[in-house]
Amino acid sequence: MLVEKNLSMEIPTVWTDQMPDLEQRIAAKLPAWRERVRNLIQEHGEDIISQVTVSQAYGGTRGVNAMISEISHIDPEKGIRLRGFTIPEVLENLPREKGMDYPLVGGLYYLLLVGEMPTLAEALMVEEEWKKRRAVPDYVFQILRALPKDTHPMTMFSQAILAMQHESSFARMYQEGTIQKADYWRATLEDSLDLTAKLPSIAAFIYNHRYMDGDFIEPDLSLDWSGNFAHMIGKSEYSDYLELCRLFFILHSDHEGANASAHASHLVNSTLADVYYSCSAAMSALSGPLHGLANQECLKWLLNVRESFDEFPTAKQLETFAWDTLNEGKVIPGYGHAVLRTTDPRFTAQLEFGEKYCPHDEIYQLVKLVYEVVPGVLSQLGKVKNPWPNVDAINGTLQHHYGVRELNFYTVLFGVSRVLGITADAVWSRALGFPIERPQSLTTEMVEKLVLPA
Ligand code: CMX
Repeated sequence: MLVEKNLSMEIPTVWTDQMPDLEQRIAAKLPAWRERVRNLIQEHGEDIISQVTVSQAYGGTRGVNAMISEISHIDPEKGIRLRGFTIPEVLENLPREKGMDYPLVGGLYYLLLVGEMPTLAEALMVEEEWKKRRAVPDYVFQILRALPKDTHPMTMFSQAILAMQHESSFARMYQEGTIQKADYWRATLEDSLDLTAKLPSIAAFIYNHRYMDGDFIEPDLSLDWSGNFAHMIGKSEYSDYLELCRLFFILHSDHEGANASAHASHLVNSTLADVYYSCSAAMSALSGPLHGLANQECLKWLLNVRESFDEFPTAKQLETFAWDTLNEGKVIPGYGHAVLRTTDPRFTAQLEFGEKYCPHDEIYQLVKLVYEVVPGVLSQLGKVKNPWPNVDAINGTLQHHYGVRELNFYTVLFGVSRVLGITADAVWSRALGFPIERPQSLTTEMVEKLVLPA
């Protein structure tokens, strides 16, 4: 069995001298982890952990336990757990520097990659790595400038990531034959640090070029990774916006390995295409209206509610508006979830942010009123499994408050954050030697033969 074979790979000593700390921390975890997985496969390889019904095969394989990601999982009652930690635990325990309200995203990346809550020094170690690797090759900006200016920002973002494939250490070493299978994860880590280091600059360039008639703003090396994004889109005068960036990039970093963008990356990376290819594929998946675009739909709906009334609406008026939306055959964006069965803690964390930093913002107040009214309306429909808000019910509102009002840019912000989770997954997938993904497809005729009486 392929996975088993790869798990028995020894860690060669050839890399030891040049290992950065982060790499050592992951390497230290691998022997026991590989052993754990090897034992599972050896002793329980034939045990059944899921079954697939006809409806599931036709229905997007929902609810089928069919792949492994070590980075996060969704607990229906507690929400996402990043490396086992709930969102409140992540926000409470991740380190921050003096004067910061929200944690360093470098610490979050350490947590996703290593699987342990970092110290401040460890969080800063990642931030330093990012600073060293932050320079974006100029050809990336030239490619973005060459595109029609009204190109969708997600197309620009995905293109920029793909263009940088030229820089991949993994691809180069693989082509040269200078890397052993047991080291694939190290080159994947190298690529992941290189790629993630550049994302704030790329996203900021797209924002400035696409909407501001500006271009590149040099990063401020005294700022952290998230703070620099705020600086490079010209928002650093709002210290609160820096805090929002930290919160936003933490909250959106991963949401289990099988959602469309994470799974797209996992699949492409399983072919040994490097993380530039796999993250570009993931960003293409994220650009779909059923996935990453929901946040802009939600803000649109909220703005539409507000514009429909001369005065701030009452609960009764809002209830009528919500029913009108449903009666037009539309969904209430930002509400419901395929797995969650409670208020998304990522929503709650942002609600707390709003309460602290912008309690008087009208749209924020509308978010709170919608939270009071809409779950009751959706419950009356009788078919909605989760009438509670998800992360998208508020994230656009907070961006809107700080003047980031270009709605089709919001998915890029989501993408910057999501690449953290999917690259961490790629590192671990290569470390555990996961083989190329290859489920099996059936024709309708084959399904009929399987289930209809002969
Ligand atoms: N408004 C109206 N109807 C809703 C609804 C909502 N917010 N949420 C679910 N429903 C409906 C579904 O459309 C479905 O109706 P049909 O049986 O007529 O098709 C029924 O309730 C049952 O759906 P479900 O099992 O509760 O939810 P699903 O797993 O099928 O879908 C989701 C989940 C998120 C796509 C859905 O709740 C939805 O469309 N929400 C609004 C859009 C949104 O907020 N998307 C962001 C998701 C964020 C994320 O995934 O992280």
